[in-house]
Amino acid sequence: MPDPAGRFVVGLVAAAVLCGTAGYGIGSVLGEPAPRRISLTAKKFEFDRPEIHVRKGERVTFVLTSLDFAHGFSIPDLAARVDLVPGKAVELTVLIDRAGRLVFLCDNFCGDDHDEMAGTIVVDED
Ligand SMILES: [Cu+2]
Repeated sequence: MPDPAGRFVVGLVAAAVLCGTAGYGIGSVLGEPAPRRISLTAKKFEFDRPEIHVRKGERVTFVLTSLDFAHGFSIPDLAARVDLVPGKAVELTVLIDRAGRLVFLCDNFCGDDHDEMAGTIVVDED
């Protein structure tokens, strides 16, 4: 007699092996590498990483946390932004489609030194 529970476990293991291959995630099924995940923490008036290095052509998921305020996270050159939620991680996935230096900044006014709350994404050609 077939064992449905056993088949389910075999299926799960197979899926886990496929998804774990070479560091690629679910996207590997579609031939795309999973985005690289980069964590950033915001608090008045700074991000914990003022400079981030990535490669042109990379997809990056920023995993963003705020310790104190509903800061914004914006990359104007990529027309990408998200509102942060204190105490909760929010994600923003972007395709880094150009080399050079991209600014990221808080775009929700958060106090006197709000204008200082920015950093740089350094994008290498390859
Ligand atoms: Cu701000």
